Amino acid sequence: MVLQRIFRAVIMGPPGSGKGTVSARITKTFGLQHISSGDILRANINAQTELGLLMKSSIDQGQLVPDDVMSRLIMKDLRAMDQSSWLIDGFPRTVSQSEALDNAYSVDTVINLNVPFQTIKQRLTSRWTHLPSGRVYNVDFNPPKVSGFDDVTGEPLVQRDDDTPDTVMRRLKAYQTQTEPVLEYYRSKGVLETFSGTETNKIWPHVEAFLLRKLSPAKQNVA
Ligand code: G5P
Ligand code: MG
Repeated sequence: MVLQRIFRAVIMGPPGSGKGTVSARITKTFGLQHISSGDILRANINAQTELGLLMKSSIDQGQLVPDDVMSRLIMKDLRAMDQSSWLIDGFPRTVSQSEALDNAYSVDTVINLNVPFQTIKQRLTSRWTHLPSGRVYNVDFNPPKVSGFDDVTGEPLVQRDDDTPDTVMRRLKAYQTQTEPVLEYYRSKGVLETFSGTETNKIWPHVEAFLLRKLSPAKQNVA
């Protein structure tokens, strides 16, 4: 779909709710640029930058990295795509991060994936990731064509260091205490759209239909 105006969206949801999976479908269908805060952090860790090395232990323990660090990283990327439509995945994750984003850009829509914690715990321990692209696979749900290797590049897949059962529990706790208030923040601004379910393939048609409505040329022309 060719967009008539710049569209800015955020995708939220607990760890493992399918933000990366749904983002890939949104970017493919609607041509938005995808920015994932977790992918940016993992790229820094992989490249052994000073920041990556500093942040690795927090991430591996399932804690959020400091707001100012994260906001600076994301804003730098957003400034580089000022004239593009985008979808941010994994940011904002605290009310302070939402305010930092609001000060710079107005967000059109926040897509919230509401998936039960019990469903998530099972998924994350069987996830395999292609670190350079952020593409995700799952042994049961969307296995790679060749076990252990990325479909597109043929490079090896890895399991994330923060996908151990204990760390997943800590990430879910951090989500409840620090990120759930962000949902309220966006609800009060009237831009929150929640999609509930336990299977991405059942949630996706609703997300797609919502965005089609939102981005139809008639709607896009409304100021
Ligand atoms: P991330 O990288 O943002 P999380 O914890 O928010 O990490 P995560 O784990 O990346 O989120 P996701 O993107 O929501 O999960 O889910 P996904 O990868 O698409 O799907 C999970 C798995 O389930 C995959 O294997 C997928 O194939 C499978 N799957 C999808 N749908 C289905 C289905 O229907 N059925 C089945 N069976 N499987 C399915 O952040 C990581 C860390 O970085 C730091 C924090 O430390 C954070 O913990 N961080 C920040 N810190 C501060 N502020 C921020 N803004 C930060 N952002 C990141
Ligand atoms: Mg993700």
